[in-house]
Amino acid sequence: MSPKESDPSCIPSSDLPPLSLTAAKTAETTCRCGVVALVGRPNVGKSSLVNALLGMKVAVVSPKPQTTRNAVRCIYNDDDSQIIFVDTPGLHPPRNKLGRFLAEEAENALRAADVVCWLVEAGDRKLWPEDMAVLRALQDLISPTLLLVNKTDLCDPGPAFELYARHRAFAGELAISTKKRRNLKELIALLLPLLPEGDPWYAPDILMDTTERFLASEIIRGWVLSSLQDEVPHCVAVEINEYKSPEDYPERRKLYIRASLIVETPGQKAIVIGAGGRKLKQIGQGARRELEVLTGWPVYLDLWVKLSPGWRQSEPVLRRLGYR
Ligand SMILES: Nc1nc2c(ncn2[C@@H]2O[C@H](COP(=O)(O)OP(=O)(O)OP(=O)(O)O)[C@@H](O)[C@H]2O)c(=O)[nH]1
Ligand SMILES: [Mg+2]
Repeated sequence: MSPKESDPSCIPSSDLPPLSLTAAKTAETTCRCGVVALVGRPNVGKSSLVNALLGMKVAVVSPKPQTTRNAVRCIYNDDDSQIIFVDTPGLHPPRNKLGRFLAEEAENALRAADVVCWLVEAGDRKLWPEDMAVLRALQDLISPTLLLVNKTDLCDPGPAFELYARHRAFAGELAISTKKRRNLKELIALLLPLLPEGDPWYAPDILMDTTERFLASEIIRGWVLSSLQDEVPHCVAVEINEYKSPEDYPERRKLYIRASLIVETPGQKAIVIGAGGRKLKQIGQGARRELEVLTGWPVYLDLWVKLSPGWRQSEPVLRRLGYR
C-alpha cells in the first residue's frame, strides 16, 4: 500500500519493491501463464493485494467498501512465467443497476480464471451476507480456489481459517498481510504450479491491460473517494470527455484532460464542489499530480461536475460510462 492511505499520489512508491523474482520461483522451470481472479466481499483488500504484488499502485484502494468498479487485468511477471491478476469489484447483494454490473463483472472474472483466490479477513468470526454471495458464485466452479486470509497484521487468522473451511474445500490456504507484505512470495509459489503451461500473453513492460484514459478516470475517482465522506463517493462517476496527449498532438506541451464528475443530485453537486470550490480544487490538484507521475507529462486537468439524476439506474448512462 501507499505510505499514506489517504494520499493516492504516491506512485511509483519506493515502499513497494516488486517481489524478488528469483525468490518467488519454485523448483518449476516450465513457462506458465494464466489468469488468477481475486474475489471477496468489499473492503477485504483485493486491490491492495494487486498493488502489493506488482509493487505499484495500479488499482484504486480506499477504506470505503465498493471501491473497485471494473474487473481490471494487472500483470505480474516472473523470469519465465506470467500471472494475470484480475482485481474484481467486491461481491455484495446489488441495490441498483450499477451494483448488478459490479456483481456480473466479478462473476464473469471468476468463470474466466484458471485459479480463484477468495480473500477474507483475519478478524472474520461469522459469515457476512456478502460472503454468502461469494460462496454461491464459487459453487459450480471447477477451477482451483485458494483461501487467502488477509489483514493478519491485525489479529490471529486461526479462527477465520476454521470458519471458512467449514463451508468449502480449498486447493490451498494462506495467511497474508498486504500491508506488511506478509507471505506474498509464498502466494506466487502456491499459484504458479496451478497455472497452465504456456508463453506469456503480454510484453514484460505491460502492467495493466487497460487504456490511459481509463487509468486517468480511476486516478480521479481515487481522489473523489479519499476527499469525500460517507456515501457521496458511491454516487460519483468519472467520465473522460477529452484526452489529448503531446504524444498524439506534438504541438501540445501539456497533456490536456477534460473530465466530468457525474453526480445524481444537486446536493451531491454542492458537496463535490465544496465551499468556494475548495473540494473540487483538492480533487483536481491531487489527481493532476498523480497523473503527471503516471504519464511523465505536465497535465492540465479541466474538471467539471455534472448532474445526471439516477445515473446508477440508467442503462444508457452506465453503458456510456463503461459499466456495461
Ligand atoms: N490492516 C490492514 N489493512 C489492509 C490490508 N490490506 C488492505 N487493507 C486496507 O483495507 C481497506 C480496503 O482495501 P481495498 O484494497 O480497497 O479493498 P478491496 O477488497 O479492493 O475493496 P473493494 O474494491 O471495495 O471491493 C483499505 O483501507 C486498505 O488499506 C492489510 O493487510 N492490513
Ligand atoms: Mg478494490
